[in-house]
Amino acid sequence: MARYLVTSALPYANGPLHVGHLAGAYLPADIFVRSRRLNGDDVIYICGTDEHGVPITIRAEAENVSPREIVERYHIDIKESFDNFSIVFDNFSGTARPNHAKLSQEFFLNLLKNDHIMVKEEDQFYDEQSDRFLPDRYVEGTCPKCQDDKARGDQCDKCGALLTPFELIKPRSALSGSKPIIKSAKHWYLKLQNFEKDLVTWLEAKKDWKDNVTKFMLGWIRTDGLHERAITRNINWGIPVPLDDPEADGKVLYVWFDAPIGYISSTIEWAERVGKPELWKDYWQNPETRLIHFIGKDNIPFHAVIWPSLLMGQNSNWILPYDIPANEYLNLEGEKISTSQNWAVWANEAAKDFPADTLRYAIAANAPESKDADFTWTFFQSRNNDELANIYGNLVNRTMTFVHKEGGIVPEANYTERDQKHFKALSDKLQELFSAFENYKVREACKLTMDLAREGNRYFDEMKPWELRKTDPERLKTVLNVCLNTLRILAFGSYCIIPNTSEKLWKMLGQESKLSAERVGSVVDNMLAINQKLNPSEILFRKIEDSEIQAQIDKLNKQSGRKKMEGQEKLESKPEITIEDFQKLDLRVAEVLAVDVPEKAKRLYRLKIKIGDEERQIMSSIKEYYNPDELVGKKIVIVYNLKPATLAGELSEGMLLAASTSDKSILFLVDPGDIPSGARVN
Ligand code: B3M
Ligand code: ZN
Repeated sequence: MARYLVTSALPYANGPLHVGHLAGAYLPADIFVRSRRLNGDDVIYICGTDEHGVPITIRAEAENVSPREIVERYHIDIKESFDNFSIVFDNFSGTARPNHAKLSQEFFLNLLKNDHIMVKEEDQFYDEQSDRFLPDRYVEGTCPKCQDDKARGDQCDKCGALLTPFELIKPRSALSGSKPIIKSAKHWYLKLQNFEKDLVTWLEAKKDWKDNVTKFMLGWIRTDGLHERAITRNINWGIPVPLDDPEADGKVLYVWFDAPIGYISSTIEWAERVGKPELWKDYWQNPETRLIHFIGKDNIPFHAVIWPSLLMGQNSNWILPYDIPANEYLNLEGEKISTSQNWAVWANEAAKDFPADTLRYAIAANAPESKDADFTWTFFQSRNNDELANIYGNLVNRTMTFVHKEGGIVPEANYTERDQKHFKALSDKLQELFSAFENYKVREACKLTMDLAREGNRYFDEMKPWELRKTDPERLKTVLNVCLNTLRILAFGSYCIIPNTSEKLWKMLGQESKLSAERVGSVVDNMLAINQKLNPSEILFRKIEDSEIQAQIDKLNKQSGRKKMEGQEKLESKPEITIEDFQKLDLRVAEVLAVDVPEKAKRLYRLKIKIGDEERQIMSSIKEYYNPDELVGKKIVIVYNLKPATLAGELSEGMLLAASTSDKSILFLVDPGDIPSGARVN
């Protein structure tokens, strides 16, 4: 018997969950936990909501309510989603609770004492319009690694890279959209470099981890090395920096500092709740415990580098992660799920329309384990109709109907070699199934679960009980006994993926107690008691109609404002303007005279231009698209009457016109041809 401490990433309490969330960090974990329990292991499954940081404050500001209100609302909403999907934690806490703040502050103070924290005064982005520093998600821009234009100040969600704000290409303030200025501020930094050697040794030893975790992290460490990283922020929501220092006033711990500590505080809360306040130590401070973090790929650097550093730096007996099964992303109908565009299947809404088990099975059958996967409603329908209803449901229904006609009890049996062969096949499948569970392969597990039912249908068809009824009533008894025991094994094998159905089936078989731990190998030997009375049967899966699927697709298109009519996509437009509005613009042809890169703003070009006889200077962020020698002598179009502005300390008198794709991967300056500079553009 092994001991497991399983966690799922703490979802930010800033919005509802969608199926993509469930497919990544939650459903695979719940399935894993159930499988370990059936195997007789000691398991606790811990989660809670992540209630601090910029994701929460941005949402609160957008709705003009307090962060606490947001957190309380979504904690309840998110918990409801887990209940709706039968994802069952031993404890579901929240990081805004007092015991968590205390523990996080202790972690900070220990790191400070052990010389893993330093103070630095460093440049930060600052939004002059809003008069605020711009930590993390308050600044957005283009990712230097993958060029996605929605990267944030701490991380790119697209490729998972950890970033610092100044790495962003074309940074913009998420508050005002304006270009941030630079202002210096004092912060506390975690000296990640102190852990580099130990982390590499530790990661290198994790031979059986997923490549997307070890290779990705070792690659990162080897290419860039580890450097100190700020762990405090200027926002007014979070855990106060626990120092008696005027500079610490108004500063809080970075959300990714306190969030993983939430795994521990949630476990402590659990131990108190079950009346054994010291019990959490058996998990967190016992080297025998296997600590397993289920996460989505965007959380890898935080769990595989930063979090272990926090633990190592305590100089105490905390265990380190045993495994970090990180999943990729689930797309929806061929496109990336997007909360802001409402391109999502929301968990609580889906649960109103379909049973939890159908959703669980369809999501698991297509889980994004080793690469991104695509959830489509037609795939969902066919998993339900072609597999759950036609294979699993059919086996249960035909067996139960038949047995009820024959008296509704488990008949006595005299197993033949053929029957033993059947049980052996089931037993082999079960072994395979549990090894798939152990290796986090839920897609394969779905197939193997269905194989158990396929095996049962094959036996039923081959034995033809409807004929035996007339020809060989003695043999019929044995055959029905085998069929009922097949259902019993099916209930056991399908419990992890479709627990509600499994429990219904278990009851139909007349079982009073809950399905409980058995060694997988012995399941096939623990036959149902002879003469056991069976309960009435019910249809386990109803067919899902085409019209229901169409309704879901229509709903998705409607909520996201997409028409989805081929060739008729309407471009998003800014509000309409009048000709008078347009005529306020004075557009002119200009000629580039010289180009250089200012000392203070390495990302920008300083262009010297000529408009007629007048010379001006324009600051521009076209550096990644043009070399200076391509620009000198070139004719361009500028907004001549734009109010001058200061960009990175340099005067910019006008703006040049360029066409670019929405992801900014391609950009061309508008080319006026060979018209003399100074000419108007209308
Ligand atoms: N809340 C990120 C997320 O929801 C973050 C996970 C924290 S796990 C300690 O994707
Ligand atoms: Zn990226």
